Amino acid sequence: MPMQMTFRWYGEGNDRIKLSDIKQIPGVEGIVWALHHKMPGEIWEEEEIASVKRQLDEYGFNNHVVESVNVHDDIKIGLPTRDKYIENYKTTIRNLAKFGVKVICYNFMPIFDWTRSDLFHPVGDGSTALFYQKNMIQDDYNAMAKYILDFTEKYNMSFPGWEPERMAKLDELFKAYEGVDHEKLWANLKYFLEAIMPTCRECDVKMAIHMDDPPWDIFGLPRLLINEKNIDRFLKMVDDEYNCLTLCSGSLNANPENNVADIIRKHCDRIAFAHVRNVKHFENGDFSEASHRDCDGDTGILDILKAYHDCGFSGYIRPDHGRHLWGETAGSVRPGYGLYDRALGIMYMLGVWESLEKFDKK
Ligand SMILES: [Mn+2]
Repeated sequence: MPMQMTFRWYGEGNDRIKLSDIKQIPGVEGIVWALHHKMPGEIWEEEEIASVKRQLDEYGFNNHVVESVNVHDDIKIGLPTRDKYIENYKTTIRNLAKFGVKVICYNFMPIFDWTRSDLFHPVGDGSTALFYQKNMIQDDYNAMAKYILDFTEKYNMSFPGWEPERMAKLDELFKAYEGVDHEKLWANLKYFLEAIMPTCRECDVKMAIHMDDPPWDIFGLPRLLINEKNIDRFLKMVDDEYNCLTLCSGSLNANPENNVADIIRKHCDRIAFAHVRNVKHFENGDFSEASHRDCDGDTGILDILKAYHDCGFSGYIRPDHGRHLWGETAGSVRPGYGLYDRALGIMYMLGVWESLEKFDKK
């Protein structure tokens, strides 16, 4: 089975992009979806899942990949209440499996999900992209959170992992994570995965952890999925075919020391879901997201696609963040999730892939 191209969509009423728009991008087979109104820890009910499936069916898209079913803080912190939330998670896995879901993308980052200092930074050609200014994300988590939350409020747009309900209690959350160091977080991740693996096997649903973005500790919070060594440790820690990766090239390559193609060649059989994103680095440690074209960034998109192809990758793949183009501005588009640059990214990836298929057959 060849790789399967997908496109992330935030759902009816929550995304200005229409399924009918996505349908016009060549090669898209599936929609990467989620129930974005759900808080971490809540059960996803069958009727809610069925309703999204019906919408996707209408356009002939599959619903095989969910991004994300977020993990409750109590599980990450390791509180006694975690068992209740783990039971809820298992119920959600079972409900999703009933409607054909094959892969669940999630992350295990404490408190903050992806983190950037500017969501609409000029790239230089008239477009904008997500930007990380290193010296702005140092000590003051409240200032950074305020920037993101002001944005969500101004444009009436909430982001997964940045739920205002959680962010309102930031100081409390930081207190709750006191004492959760790297080893404690590893142990809590292992506990969670070992608890749900039997359900995943029974339901044939793969858990695919997303890389931490950016791949280093921020605000004193530990981060685990940051480099090859830790990915090795993660896969060995719960050595199960249902314990997989969402290999996000842009997240990993925010640290230019990470060679994403090498990691693909080493662990291709455990990559259930591939995010392809290009990153451009600056000497002072800042980075900007870039177009998918190999030479527009430093991530090695051609090497990455060649590595997937050489390994016979048959999982799900999607363009990750794109730039904002042609009138896509703050308020009219979700940061990183416009229509145009992701469509261009798909055409670039399919162009490379189909050339490899035709001319590089082993
Ligand atoms: Mn990603």
